[in-house]
Amino acid sequence: MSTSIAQRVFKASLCCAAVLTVLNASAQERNSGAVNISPFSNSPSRSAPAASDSAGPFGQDASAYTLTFSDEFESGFNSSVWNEAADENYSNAVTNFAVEDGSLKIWPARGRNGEFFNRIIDTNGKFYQRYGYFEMEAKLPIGKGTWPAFWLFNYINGQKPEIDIMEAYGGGSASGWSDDNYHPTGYAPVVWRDTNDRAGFALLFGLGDLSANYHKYAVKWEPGKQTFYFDGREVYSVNANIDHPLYIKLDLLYGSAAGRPDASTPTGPGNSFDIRYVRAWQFK
Ligand SMILES: [Ca+2]
Repeated sequence: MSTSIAQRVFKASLCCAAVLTVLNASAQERNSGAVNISPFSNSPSRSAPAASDSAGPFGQDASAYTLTFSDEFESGFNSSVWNEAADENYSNAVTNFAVEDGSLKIWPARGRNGEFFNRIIDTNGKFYQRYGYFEMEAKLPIGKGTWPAFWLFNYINGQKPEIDIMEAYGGGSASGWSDDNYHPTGYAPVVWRDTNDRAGFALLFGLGDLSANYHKYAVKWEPGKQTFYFDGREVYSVNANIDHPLYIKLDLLYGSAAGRPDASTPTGPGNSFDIRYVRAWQFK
């Protein structure tokens, strides 16, 4: 897909996920979608054994699934399945991602003009799937203005369906998304049937510091239903008819509930959106 089309897709996605999900959501909507799922440490699903690393989704019956996509990020950036892109001002971008130490790392960086720029890694044109199970294990970055996300998206037949498996829209303790020091302590799954047609949103909070440890973020996407999981535990579900094939997006954008990043926002690989793997399965 051409750069220009990719850029249009990005703009559309930014519109959906940021402006409409959070900034324009009424207080009542936000409150109704806020789900405190703490305490979490005693959840039995966290210790559920897996038959093998990628035999099945974490905490699910592996015999019900066939693995269709897996990048464990153990041997470099695989450009046969991933695109690298930046925001509209691509000429400003510098390389702020790498596959190292068994992870894909995307870190906050200032571009050539000194401004933070958005980084997107996606499978547009390379991998699409309709329905199934999608799982990522990751640690999140900290800092004012950081906005990491793992989502499914497409721009198809004039529609922009979107399943946000994890977006962490940090904003300080009053926002519910993070603590006073902008360590993420909550995230949201969101479902969009199309631009301006949001089917569901939940701010999941009380999760502890999501930058301190790896966690598994996942969705089971069935016809007419999307069920979200955190470390194998069901945390939210939406009944929406999303029936287009979607591609996978990993990105680090800016402009969270805390506003733009600034001099206090840690840059560099030490503050990465650190993704150990991304896997997808289809139902048998
Ligand atoms: Ca790995």
